[in-house]
Amino acid sequence: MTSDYLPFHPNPKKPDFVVPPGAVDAHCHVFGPAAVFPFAPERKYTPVDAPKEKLFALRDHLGFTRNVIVQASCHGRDNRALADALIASRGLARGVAVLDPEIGDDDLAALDRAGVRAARFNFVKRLVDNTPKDVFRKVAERVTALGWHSVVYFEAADLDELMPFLAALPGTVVIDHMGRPDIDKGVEAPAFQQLIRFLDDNPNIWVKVSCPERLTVAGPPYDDVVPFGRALVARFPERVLWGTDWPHPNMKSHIPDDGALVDWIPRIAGTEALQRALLVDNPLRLYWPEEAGAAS
Ligand code: 0GY
Repeated sequence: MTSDYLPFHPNPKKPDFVVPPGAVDAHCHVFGPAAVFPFAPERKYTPVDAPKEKLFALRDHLGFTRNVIVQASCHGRDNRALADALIASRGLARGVAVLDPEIGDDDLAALDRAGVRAARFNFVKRLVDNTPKDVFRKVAERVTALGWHSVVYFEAADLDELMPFLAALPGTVVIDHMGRPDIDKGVEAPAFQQLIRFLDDNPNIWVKVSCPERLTVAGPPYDDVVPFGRALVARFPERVLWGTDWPHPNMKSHIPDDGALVDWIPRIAGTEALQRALLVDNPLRLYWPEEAGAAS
């Protein structure tokens, strides 16, 4: 099967930035292998195989301890590759699934046992067909009863329309990739300031300061995205997460070097306290709450 975008970096550099002990890569994916876990017929792109063994090797190479693996649209609502990776991680990975709204209680419980801790709601139109918000809301209510949270992916232009839905979701809500701000417009742009006010008003909403490689206009080393990440980390130090987004589906401009992405972290989180919150304490609180107290 041929991928329709660039493959992931074959040989990322060893980062210069040494992540704190116990660091979590809180947004990455596993794809296939397609021969074992076929991609969804309704997918909008075909990825390269990015199996769990490669993800775990990258984790070790970059100096991370754990992963949060996020179900991507190319696997649709079939979470088998995700569950397989979580089980193989022996507790070192937790997951974010995309659920069939009709999923049975037994299948939901099996995902929970595998290590899934959140449901993802994707509103990015180039990636998924529309799902009514009411359907997502019911899924959120169901999974909240299991102690899971919600992860939401949307583009900056859709925030205004989505705010009432997001504010009404139960429990913790995590916004992917900084809400995909328009980097060209700068941090003072009304849309990014609206996101900040929205986070001010809703203390249950978290944000991933991830994907400079996807958001950048200038390209590596992603100087233009630094002010956005730094603003969010400074203002919401207890509600930010970071992830590589390996294997970078749909990257068409360039192949990011995952080691260079790790070197970007101290540019947005400049102190050891912020780095520890971003990479260890926050993800543990959300994905390994049973260990969070012990680790801090
Ligand atoms: C990401 C971003 C993308 C893809 C997906 O579910 C997905 O397919 O999230 C993207 O293309 O922006 O988080 O990997």
